[in-house]
Amino acid sequence: MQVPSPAPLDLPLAPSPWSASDADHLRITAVRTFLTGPQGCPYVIARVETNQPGLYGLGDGCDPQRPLATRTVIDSYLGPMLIGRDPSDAEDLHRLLLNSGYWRGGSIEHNALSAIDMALWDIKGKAAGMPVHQLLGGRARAWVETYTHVDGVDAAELADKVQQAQEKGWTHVRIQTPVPGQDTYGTAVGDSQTAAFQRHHRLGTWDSQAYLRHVPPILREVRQRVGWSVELLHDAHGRLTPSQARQLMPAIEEVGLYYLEDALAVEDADHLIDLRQAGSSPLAIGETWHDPQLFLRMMTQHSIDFARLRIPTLGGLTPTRKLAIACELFGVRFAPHGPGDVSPVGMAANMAINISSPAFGIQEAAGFTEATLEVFPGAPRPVDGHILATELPGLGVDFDEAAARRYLAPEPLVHDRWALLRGPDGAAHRA
Ligand code: GCO
Ligand code: MG
Repeated sequence: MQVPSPAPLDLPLAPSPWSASDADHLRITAVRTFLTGPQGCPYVIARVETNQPGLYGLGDGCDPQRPLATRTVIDSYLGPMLIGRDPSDAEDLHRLLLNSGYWRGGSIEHNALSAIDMALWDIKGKAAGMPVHQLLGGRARAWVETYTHVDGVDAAELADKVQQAQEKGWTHVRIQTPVPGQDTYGTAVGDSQTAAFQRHHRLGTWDSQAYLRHVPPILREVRQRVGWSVELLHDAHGRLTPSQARQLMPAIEEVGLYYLEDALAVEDADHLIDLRQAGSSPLAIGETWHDPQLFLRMMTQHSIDFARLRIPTLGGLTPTRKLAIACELFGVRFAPHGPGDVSPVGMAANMAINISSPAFGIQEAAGFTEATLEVFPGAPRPVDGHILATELPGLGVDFDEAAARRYLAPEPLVHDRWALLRGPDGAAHRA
């Protein structure tokens, strides 16, 4: 029996009831996605186009370890729902898209939503002729302080690199050092041949006890060598158990960190409050969290000092601006995620929040490659350790599609091999 082919899908537009219905009104005409790799990691960028010639918005939707899934959510589910709608209704559209899946939310869905949401704010700014920070309340500061990353095999190398960073204008530097024979987050893994072999065969090893013995004395010695004219940060990358994190606190007390990042994984965040009794290093956490409610729980427990907001993972500017306000009200500062796998578009969204909120603390700025700067004209980047507020309308960054095509994104599973860690007994470990 011949099965009749289904009628073409005629998606009801259901515009917001208050939208004008005339044909000349601003409407979304297309949502296009791009996968590109000028930084060596995958970037998923969305471009929301409108019926007004030349008016489009850009958004960053990259979960760098699940880029194809994120892109599919945009292309197959969220993008088609937007055609014909008024891009001005960012709040309404965020809610509509979030609720369009009964099993709503989650990291992949939020990254996809973020790509669209940032683009809607970009359009709103361009249509108004204003930078996005103006739409969020205006300037609370003229520029933002950033921190850079350095790694070194011992205190002498780290101290040298910290001093070099200071000479280039940085006042805040994150320091990471490897545990011999192990893959310590934030550092190159051993010699490059071993590293390549280990990554290929997914043999990354990790032993938190060895980290606890090896790393704190090096951090203490770096402080002795560099003195107190620079702020130091460190990222433990969520690899310790609650009791190991409690041991780390007194061991790094005299380093006087600006903050200790991810002493615990998000799954153990209820234990953060116990770390307060073990030491006074300010605590930062949150780059892996997609649910703003989890930050609220930590804020009401007074267990964090810095919220590591990752705008793509939170679902865009719409939820993040609310979280920035909550940070202000709860006396917590925020420090947006900004390693190389947050694209220049995501970094521009960080800047809009940073410039407009009194709760801003520090911006991570790992730095972009020349290729990334070529693909994203106007990418926000630090000069003398800080980034100036843009004066351009919208997010202030553009996307060169032809240049993007020259930089292929790495194959799926290549970029995230570093995350496949095993403990000394072979058990899979959190990266
Ligand atoms: C940081 C982070 C990152 C993540 C990376 C995962 O503090 O910058 O820990 O480097 O590990 O974004 O892909
Ligand atoms: Mg981190």
